[in-house]
Formats: sequence, structure tokens, C-alpha cells
Amino acid sequence: MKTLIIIPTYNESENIRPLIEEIKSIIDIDILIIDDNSPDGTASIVKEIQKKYSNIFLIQRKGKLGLASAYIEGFKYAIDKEYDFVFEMDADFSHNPKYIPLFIENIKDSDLVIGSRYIKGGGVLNWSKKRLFISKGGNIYAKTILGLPIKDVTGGFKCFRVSTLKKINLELIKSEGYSFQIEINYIFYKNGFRIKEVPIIFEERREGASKMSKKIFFEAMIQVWHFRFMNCKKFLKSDIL
Ligand SMILES: Nc1nc2c(ncn2[C@@H]2O[C@H](COP(=O)(O)OP(=O)(O)OP(=O)(O)O)[C@@H](O)[C@H]2O)c(=O)[nH]1
Ligand SMILES: [Mg+2]
Repeated sequence: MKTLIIIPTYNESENIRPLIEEIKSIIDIDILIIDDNSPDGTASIVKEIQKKYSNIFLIQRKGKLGLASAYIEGFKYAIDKEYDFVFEMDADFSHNPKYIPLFIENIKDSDLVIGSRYIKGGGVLNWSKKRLFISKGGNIYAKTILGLPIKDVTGGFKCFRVSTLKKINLELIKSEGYSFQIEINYIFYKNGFRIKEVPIIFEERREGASKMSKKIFFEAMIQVWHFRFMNCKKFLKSDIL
């Protein structure tokens, strides 16, 4: 099965090389880095690594265009190049590559596999009580308003079946940043696609700075109300069904 890992990057120069090496030590898999012109030169490090591996790909964008559009660009790439499965993964080691085989095992009978911090066996390492409270609270808030039977609706370690993504009109996705994770889960759920959660232990980022802020968090929480009242059926491409 042809599988691609999408890793969006913004100032991940310290993490990207060790992360790719660690993934490669576990599984020989294609990796697509989508870099938004990181001022710290992340893209030039990726170009160095490309000399060593033939299946590392790089899309360089003009500036910080946000997480949602990075993933949508990556999904289109996966559809174009006829991958079977595609991963979302952070560059900062919060998503431990050791779980990749677990996702691959579980996507065989699902359309979306979510790495979940909030199911039995999952968890978070090295987060402050405050950060954990905000994350758990945000989760309960979003899943209650949306009626989502998913324990971790904001997590970003995921694997999608490409043939299912192909049925969705990605252009209609409203999110720019972090609410993208909630929006795509909701679209999958409302259209009856199979969603499975697998437990992961999420770790605090290894190097570099977080791009998460109070403003981004509250924006995502307001967006949830927009999702609540949107017509999810409009995302289905009727012509290919
Ligand atoms: N291409 C691209 N990547 C981004 C952008 N914003 C964040 N990223 C990347 O998306 C991933 C998740 O971002 P983080 O800053 O780790 O956000 P987070 O995981 O919610 O926050 P922390 O837990 O504090 O690290 C990382 O690999 C970032 O480098 C963006 O605008 N464009
Ligand atoms: Mg992170």
C-alpha cells in the first residue's frame, strides 16, 4: 500500500532532521514536508536530507499560510500521486513515529484513524496542568456542541484513506488554522465515514517554539459554532460517487 506522511513545518530546523531519521529507522515511507518559508532555514535542511533519501519531498510556500491550507495542499498531492493512505503529523516530536505501524494496521478497515490522547492507553507527557486543562476543556466543548463521538477531536496525528478524501470537496473547508482538525473530523462523521481512535502518548515539543496562542485557541472555539450549523453534505462530491 502506497502511504505518504505530510509534515507541515514552520521554524522546525532543530527537529526536522532527527524526526525524518527516526521515521526512516522505523519504516521506509514517503514523506512530504510543506514548509512556509521558515525564517530559520528548515527548507534548506530538508534539501540536504533529500540527497540521502529519494522519497522525501518538499513543497515550499511563500509565507506562513496556516496549517489547514498546508494539509489541504498535501491531501491534493496524495490524491494526484495516487497514494492509498496519507498521514498528518507534527514536526516537533509530539507525535512519536513509533505509532505509525499502529495507524497503518488500523486504517485497513477505516476511513480515518485518529491518534487519541484521551482514550484508555493514551495520554500526555510533560504538559503543565494548565495546558492539559485547556486541551481537555476544548475537547469536551467541541465534541459536546458538535455531538461528535470522538474522544480527541483536536489531535493532529492522523491517517486518512485517500479514496475517501477524494470524495470530499476540500475547497469548501473554512478553517485556516487549528480548527481544521475539528472540521475534518466533523465532515467525516456527518458523512458516515468510518472513524477509529488509537491510543497515543503525546509528548511536549522537543525543540523550538509553539505556534499556539490564546487567540488561536479561542478562534477555534468560535469556529465550532460555525461547523455546528453548516451543511456537511455539501462537502460530498456528487459527480464521483
Ligand atoms: N507549513 C506550516 N506549518 C505550520 C504552520 N503553523 C504550524 N505549523 C507546523 O504544524 C505543526 C504543529 O504546530 P505546533 O507549533 O507544534 O503547534 P501545536 O502542536 O499545536 O503546539 P505545541 O504543542 O505547543 O507544540 C508543527 O510541525 C509546526 O511546525 C503554518 O502556518 N504553516
Ligand atoms: Mg506541537
